[in-house]
Amino acid sequence: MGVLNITPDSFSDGGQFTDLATALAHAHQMVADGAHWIDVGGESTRPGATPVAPVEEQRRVLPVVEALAAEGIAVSIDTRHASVARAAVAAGATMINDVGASLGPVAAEHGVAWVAVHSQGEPASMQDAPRYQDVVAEVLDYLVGRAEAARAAGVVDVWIDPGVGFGKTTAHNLTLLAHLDRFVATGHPVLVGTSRKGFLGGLLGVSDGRDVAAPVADRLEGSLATATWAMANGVAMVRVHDVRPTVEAALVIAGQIITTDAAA
Ligand code: HH2
Repeated sequence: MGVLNITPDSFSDGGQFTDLATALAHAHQMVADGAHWIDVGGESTRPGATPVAPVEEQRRVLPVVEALAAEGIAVSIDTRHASVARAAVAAGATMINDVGASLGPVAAEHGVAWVAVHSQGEPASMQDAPRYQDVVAEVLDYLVGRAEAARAAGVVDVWIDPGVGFGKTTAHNLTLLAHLDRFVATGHPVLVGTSRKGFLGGLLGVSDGRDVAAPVADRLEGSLATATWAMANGVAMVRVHDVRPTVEAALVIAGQIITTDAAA
Protein backbone atom coordinates (compact mmCIF):
# COMPACT_ATOMS: atom_id res chain seq x y z
CA MET A 1 0.00 0.00 0.00
CA GLY A 2 1.52 3.29 -1.11
CA VAL A 3 0.94 6.39 1.02
CA LEU A 4 -0.40 9.54 -0.63
CA ASN A 5 -0.90 12.38 1.83
CA ILE A 6 -2.71 15.42 0.44
CA THR A 7 -1.80 17.52 3.45
CA PRO A 8 0.40 20.49 4.21
CA ASP A 9 1.68 18.96 7.46
CA SER A 10 2.21 15.18 7.25
CA PHE A 11 5.40 14.27 9.05
CA SER A 12 7.27 12.94 6.04
CA ASP A 13 5.60 14.09 2.83
CA GLY A 14 3.57 17.10 3.98
CA GLY A 15 3.09 19.73 1.26
CA GLN A 16 4.57 17.59 -1.52
CA PHE A 17 1.34 16.41 -3.14
CA THR A 18 -1.21 19.15 -2.56
CA ASP A 19 -1.34 19.89 -6.29
CA LEU A 20 -3.61 17.41 -8.15
CA ALA A 21 -1.25 16.70 -11.04
CA THR A 22 1.70 16.07 -8.69
CA ALA A 23 -0.42 13.80 -6.49
CA LEU A 24 -1.61 11.74 -9.46
CA ALA A 25 1.90 11.47 -10.89
CA HIS A 26 3.17 10.18 -7.54
CA ALA A 27 0.33 7.66 -7.31
CA HIS A 28 1.10 6.44 -10.85
CA GLN A 29 4.75 6.02 -9.93
CA MET A 30 3.84 4.01 -6.81
CA VAL A 31 1.57 1.75 -8.89
CA ALA A 32 4.34 1.30 -11.47
CA ASP A 33 6.68 0.45 -8.58
CA GLY A 34 4.34 -2.30 -7.39
CA ALA A 35 1.76 -0.79 -5.03
CA HIS A 36 -1.57 -2.66 -5.05
CA TRP A 37 -3.42 0.03 -3.09
CA ILE A 38 -3.04 3.80 -2.92
CA ASP A 39 -3.96 5.13 0.52
CA VAL A 40 -5.18 8.71 0.18
CA GLY A 41 -5.24 10.88 3.30
CA GLY A 42 -6.23 14.51 3.89
CA GLU A 43 -5.51 14.84 7.60
CA SER A 44 -2.19 14.27 9.30
CA THR A 45 -2.45 12.03 12.37
CA ARG A 46 1.18 12.51 13.37
CA PRO A 47 1.76 13.18 17.07
CA GLY A 48 0.73 16.73 17.89
CA ALA A 49 -1.18 17.26 14.62
CA THR A 50 -4.02 19.79 14.53
CA PRO A 51 -7.38 18.23 13.56
CA VAL A 52 -8.74 19.16 10.12
CA ALA A 53 -12.41 19.98 9.48
CA PRO A 54 -14.06 17.19 7.43
CA VAL A 55 -15.10 19.68 4.75
CA GLU A 56 -11.47 20.68 4.20
CA GLU A 57 -10.37 17.05 4.28
CA GLN A 58 -12.90 16.27 1.52
CA ARG A 59 -11.72 19.21 -0.54
CA ARG A 60 -8.20 17.80 -0.41
CA VAL A 61 -8.85 14.13 -1.10
CA LEU A 62 -11.92 13.81 -3.32
CA PRO A 63 -10.43 14.94 -6.66
CA VAL A 64 -7.52 12.53 -6.15
CA VAL A 65 -9.72 9.60 -5.14
CA GLU A 66 -12.04 10.21 -8.06
CA ALA A 67 -9.26 10.43 -10.65
CA LEU A 68 -7.40 7.33 -9.42
CA ALA A 69 -10.54 5.21 -9.04
CA ALA A 70 -11.64 6.20 -12.56
CA GLU A 71 -8.38 4.72 -13.84
CA GLY A 72 -9.12 1.44 -12.07
CA ILE A 73 -6.56 1.95 -9.30
CA ALA A 74 -7.57 0.46 -5.93
CA VAL A 75 -7.95 3.38 -3.54
CA SER A 76 -8.29 3.36 0.23
CA ILE A 77 -9.34 6.46 2.13
CA ASP A 78 -7.33 7.22 5.26
CA THR A 79 -9.75 9.09 7.49
CA ARG A 80 -11.28 9.23 10.97
CA HIS A 81 -14.44 10.95 9.75
CA ALA A 82 -17.63 9.23 8.57
CA SER A 83 -18.57 12.05 6.19
CA VAL A 84 -15.17 11.92 4.49
CA ALA A 85 -15.31 8.12 4.26
CA ARG A 86 -18.79 8.23 2.69
CA ALA A 87 -17.82 10.90 0.16
CA ALA A 88 -14.61 9.06 -0.76
CA VAL A 89 -16.47 5.79 -1.26
CA ALA A 90 -18.97 7.63 -3.48
CA ALA A 91 -15.94 8.89 -5.44
CA GLY A 92 -14.65 5.34 -5.90
CA ALA A 93 -12.61 4.32 -2.82
CA THR A 94 -13.15 0.67 -1.94
CA MET A 95 -11.41 0.52 1.44
CA ILE A 96 -11.76 2.69 4.56
CA ASN A 97 -8.44 2.92 6.45
CA ASP A 98 -9.67 3.99 9.84
CA VAL A 99 -7.20 5.23 12.42
CA GLY A 100 -10.13 5.89 14.79
CA ALA A 101 -11.44 2.30 14.35
CA SER A 102 -15.01 3.61 14.52
CA LEU A 103 -16.17 3.50 10.89
CA GLY A 104 -17.07 -0.21 10.65
CA PRO A 105 -20.77 0.69 10.29
CA VAL A 106 -19.95 3.02 7.36
CA ALA A 107 -18.01 0.23 5.65
CA ALA A 108 -20.97 -2.13 6.25
CA GLU A 109 -23.40 0.43 4.83
CA HIS A 110 -21.40 0.72 1.60
CA GLY A 111 -20.02 -2.80 1.20
CA VAL A 112 -16.35 -1.78 1.21
CA ALA A 113 -13.28 -3.11 3.02
CA TRP A 114 -12.39 -1.70 6.43
CA VAL A 115 -9.10 -1.42 8.34
CA ALA A 116 -9.40 -1.12 12.11
CA VAL A 117 -6.30 0.63 13.43
CA HIS A 118 -5.52 0.63 17.16
CA SER A 119 -4.65 3.96 18.75
CA GLN A 120 -4.51 5.18 22.32
CA GLY A 121 -5.70 8.78 22.66
CA GLU A 122 -5.95 11.54 20.07
CA PRO A 123 -3.08 12.59 17.78
CA ALA A 124 -2.68 15.91 19.64
CA SER A 125 -1.67 14.18 22.88
CA MET A 126 -1.24 10.44 22.16
CA GLN A 127 2.53 10.43 22.63
CA ASP A 128 2.44 12.30 25.97
CA ALA A 129 2.35 9.22 28.21
CA PRO A 130 1.17 6.02 26.53
CA ARG A 131 0.50 3.28 29.10
CA TYR A 132 -0.35 -0.41 28.85
CA GLN A 133 -0.20 -3.35 31.28
CA ASP A 134 0.33 -5.77 28.40
CA VAL A 135 0.50 -3.95 25.10
CA VAL A 136 0.12 -7.01 22.88
CA ALA A 137 -2.88 -8.44 24.75
CA GLU A 138 -4.63 -5.07 25.00
CA VAL A 139 -4.16 -4.11 21.36
CA LEU A 140 -5.10 -7.59 20.20
CA ASP A 141 -8.28 -7.76 22.33
CA TYR A 142 -9.35 -4.35 21.15
CA LEU A 143 -8.83 -5.14 17.47
CA VAL A 144 -10.45 -8.56 17.60
CA GLY A 145 -13.48 -6.99 19.33
CA ARG A 146 -13.72 -4.29 16.67
CA ALA A 147 -13.23 -6.79 13.85
CA GLU A 148 -15.86 -9.19 15.17
CA ALA A 149 -18.38 -6.37 15.59
CA ALA A 150 -17.72 -5.22 12.03
CA ARG A 151 -18.10 -8.76 10.68
CA ALA A 152 -21.38 -9.10 12.58
CA ALA A 153 -22.53 -5.78 11.09
CA GLY A 154 -21.88 -7.14 7.61
CA VAL A 155 -18.37 -5.99 6.63
CA VAL A 156 -16.92 -8.83 4.57
CA ASP A 157 -13.33 -7.63 4.24
CA VAL A 158 -12.03 -6.64 7.69
CA TRP A 159 -8.36 -5.85 8.33
CA ILE A 160 -6.58 -5.22 11.63
CA ASP A 161 -3.58 -2.93 12.24
CA PRO A 162 -1.77 -2.61 15.60
CA GLY A 163 -1.22 1.11 14.93
CA VAL A 164 2.54 1.53 15.27
CA GLY A 165 3.23 4.98 16.73
CA PHE A 166 -0.37 5.72 17.69
CA GLY A 167 -0.08 6.22 21.45
CA LYS A 168 2.95 3.94 21.80
CA THR A 169 6.52 4.28 23.00
CA THR A 170 9.42 2.77 21.08
CA ALA A 171 9.30 -0.22 23.45
CA HIS A 172 5.57 -0.67 22.78
CA ASN A 173 6.15 -0.50 19.02
CA LEU A 174 8.97 -3.05 19.15
CA THR A 175 6.96 -5.39 21.37
CA LEU A 176 4.05 -5.26 18.95
CA LEU A 177 6.36 -5.92 16.00
CA ALA A 178 7.94 -8.85 17.86
CA HIS A 179 4.50 -10.44 18.28
CA LEU A 180 2.93 -9.83 14.88
CA ASP A 181 2.39 -13.59 14.60
CA ARG A 182 -0.33 -13.30 17.27
CA PHE A 183 -2.18 -10.75 15.15
CA VAL A 184 -1.79 -12.93 12.06
CA ALA A 185 -3.09 -15.93 14.04
CA THR A 186 -6.48 -14.20 14.50
CA GLY A 187 -7.21 -15.03 10.86
CA HIS A 188 -7.97 -11.39 10.02
CA PRO A 189 -5.60 -10.00 7.40
CA VAL A 190 -3.06 -7.72 9.08
CA LEU A 191 -1.82 -4.33 7.83
CA VAL A 192 1.22 -2.64 9.38
CA GLY A 193 2.56 0.88 8.90
CA THR A 194 6.04 1.67 10.19
CA SER A 195 7.27 3.71 7.24
CA ARG A 196 9.61 6.55 8.24
CA LYS A 197 8.04 6.75 11.71
CA GLY A 198 9.61 8.53 14.66
CA PHE A 199 10.66 5.43 16.61
CA LEU A 200 12.82 4.43 13.62
CA GLY A 201 14.48 7.83 13.74
CA GLY A 202 15.38 7.20 17.37
CA LEU A 203 16.65 3.68 16.73
CA LEU A 204 18.70 4.65 13.67
CA GLY A 205 20.17 7.66 15.43
CA VAL A 206 21.32 5.43 18.26
CA SER A 207 22.67 2.72 15.97
CA ASP A 208 24.70 5.37 14.15
CA GLY A 209 26.28 6.39 17.44
CA ARG A 210 24.59 9.79 17.22
CA ASP A 211 22.56 11.18 20.07
CA VAL A 212 19.95 12.73 17.77
CA ALA A 213 17.15 10.99 15.92
CA ALA A 214 17.75 10.24 12.26
CA PRO A 215 15.77 12.74 10.15
CA VAL A 216 12.70 11.57 8.23
CA ALA A 217 14.64 11.43 4.96
CA ASP A 218 17.16 9.11 6.58
CA ARG A 219 14.96 6.29 7.84
CA LEU A 220 14.78 4.02 4.81
CA GLU A 221 16.81 1.22 6.38
CA GLY A 222 14.47 1.10 9.37
CA SER A 223 11.39 1.25 7.15
CA LEU A 224 12.66 -1.63 5.03
CA ALA A 225 13.81 -3.72 7.97
CA THR A 226 10.45 -3.46 9.72
CA ALA A 227 8.36 -3.91 6.56
CA THR A 228 10.37 -6.99 5.62
CA TRP A 229 10.08 -8.36 9.15
CA ALA A 230 6.32 -7.80 9.04
CA MET A 231 5.92 -9.54 5.70
CA ALA A 232 8.10 -12.47 6.81
CA ASN A 233 5.83 -12.83 9.84
CA GLY A 234 2.68 -13.18 7.74
CA VAL A 235 1.44 -9.60 7.56
CA ALA A 236 -0.67 -9.31 4.42
CA MET A 237 0.03 -5.67 3.59
CA VAL A 238 2.50 -2.95 4.56
CA ARG A 239 1.72 0.77 4.26
CA VAL A 240 4.82 2.52 2.92
CA HIS A 241 6.13 5.73 1.37
CA ASP A 242 9.03 4.04 -0.45
CA VAL A 243 7.23 1.50 -2.61
CA ARG A 244 9.98 0.41 -4.96
CA PRO A 245 12.61 -0.44 -2.30
CA THR A 246 9.96 -2.23 -0.23
CA VAL A 247 8.86 -4.35 -3.19
CA GLU A 248 12.49 -5.16 -3.94
CA ALA A 249 13.12 -6.17 -0.32
CA ALA A 250 10.00 -8.37 -0.41
CA LEU A 251 11.15 -10.01 -3.63
CA VAL A 252 14.55 -10.76 -2.13
CA ILE A 253 13.07 -12.63 0.82
CA ALA A 254 10.59 -14.34 -1.50
CA GLY A 255 13.58 -15.60 -3.49
CA GLN A 256 12.48 -13.91 -6.69
CA ILE A 257 14.66 -12.31 -9.32
CA ILE A 258 14.56 -8.53 -9.49
CA THR A 259 14.74 -6.99 -12.93
CA THR A 260 16.06 -3.46 -12.78
CA ASP A 261 14.87 -0.86 -15.26
CA ALA A 262 18.34 -0.72 -16.78
CA ALA A 263 18.44 -4.46 -17.42
CA ALA A 264 14.81 -4.78 -18.55
N1 HH2 B 1 -0.01 5.57 9.98
C1 HH2 B 1 -0.25 6.83 9.56
C2 HH2 B 1 -1.42 7.11 8.87
N2 HH2 B 1 -2.30 6.15 8.55
N3 HH2 B 1 -2.94 3.88 8.60
C3 HH2 B 1 -2.71 2.62 8.98
N4 HH2 B 1 -3.58 1.64 8.65
N5 HH2 B 1 -1.59 2.28 9.71
C4 HH2 B 1 -0.67 3.20 10.06
O1 HH2 B 1 0.32 2.84 10.75
C5 HH2 B 1 -0.88 4.57 9.67
C6 HH2 B 1 -2.06 4.87 8.92
C7 HH2 B 1 0.72 7.91 9.86
O2 HH2 B 1 1.65 8.06 8.84
P1 HH2 B 1 1.63 9.16 7.65
O3 HH2 B 1 0.36 9.08 6.87
O4 HH2 B 1 2.84 8.95 6.83
O5 HH2 B 1 1.75 10.56 8.36
P2 HH2 B 1 0.71 11.67 8.76
O6 HH2 B 1 -0.25 11.07 9.72
O7 HH2 B 1 1.56 12.76 9.36
O8 HH2 B 1 -0.01 12.13 7.51
